[in-house]
Amino acid sequence: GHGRVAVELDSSAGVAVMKMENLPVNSLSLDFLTEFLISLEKLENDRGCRGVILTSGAPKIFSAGLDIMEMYGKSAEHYAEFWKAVQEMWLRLYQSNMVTIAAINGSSPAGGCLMAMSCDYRIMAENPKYSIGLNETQLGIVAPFWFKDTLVNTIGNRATERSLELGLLYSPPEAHKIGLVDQLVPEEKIQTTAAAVMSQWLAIPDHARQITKSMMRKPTVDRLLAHRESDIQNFVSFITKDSIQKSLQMYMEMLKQRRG
Ligand code: CO8
Repeated sequence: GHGRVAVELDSSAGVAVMKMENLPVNSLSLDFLTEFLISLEKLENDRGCRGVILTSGAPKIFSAGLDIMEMYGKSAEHYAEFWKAVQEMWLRLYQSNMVTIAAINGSSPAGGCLMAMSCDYRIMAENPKYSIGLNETQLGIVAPFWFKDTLVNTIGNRATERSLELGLLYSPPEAHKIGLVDQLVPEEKIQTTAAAVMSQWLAIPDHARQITKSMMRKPTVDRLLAHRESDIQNFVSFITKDSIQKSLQMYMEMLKQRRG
């Protein structure tokens, strides 16, 4: 790997911490997703690892979501390959046999929120500067159906409807209130809380927990598996539209200007 994902396995506890370190903002580029998938698969195949805590090594950001540069000014082949990697990340994380806990120590828009929602449990630092949500419509793009399904499974249908149409980014208290995150903690307590919650989850026999997780999540996963190719084609034809390329370009410029 190129050191974009730092994995530390505590063999005695059977718990790994996966720290995303694709600086500055942990955007989900193709290279990062590839490395993330390799790291996750290694842990998945390691009998000594039963749980993963997913967190960020970037200051103030959990993940900025999909790397906008991967969706802008590239070839159709590139978009297809990129989208397949995004699908694969969700499929692997959402169905992981391990207990997965997101320790959300920073902002987590769009794809970052999807990653957090794909875990079994979410703990967020109660810093008022952080926000989380599926803000796609604010970029002029539409969250794919399986992003929507994952949000419905997390917060319910009505909250999803409002959340998605307005592209809402929630403060930690708002996110907690609607159930987008399970628990808020002071920033400095996030890793110890994640470890404590992990031991509660690991007290349940793996086999029973895994079958139950699969029973809950399989119908959602099967929907993407049944439409995986057409989902790629949809993404490619949507993202190559002039109007969408233009929205993304304007959004990138807005992000850069906001700094100055
Ligand atoms: N991709 C690429 N670069 C990014 C991204 C991103 N998602 N986010 C930020 N950057 C870049 C910025 O442009 C900036 O670059 P530079 O240093 O060259 O100016 C650098 O990272 C640092 O960013 P900021 O200065 O903005 O840092 P802040 O700490 O002020 O803010 C935030 C960090 C909150 C993460 C902020 O950058 C932000 O809001 N970013 C955009 C997040 C976003 O909206 N992501 C959505 C991506 S779309 C997605 O994930 C799902 C799409 C589904 C596809 C459906 C199509 C059919």
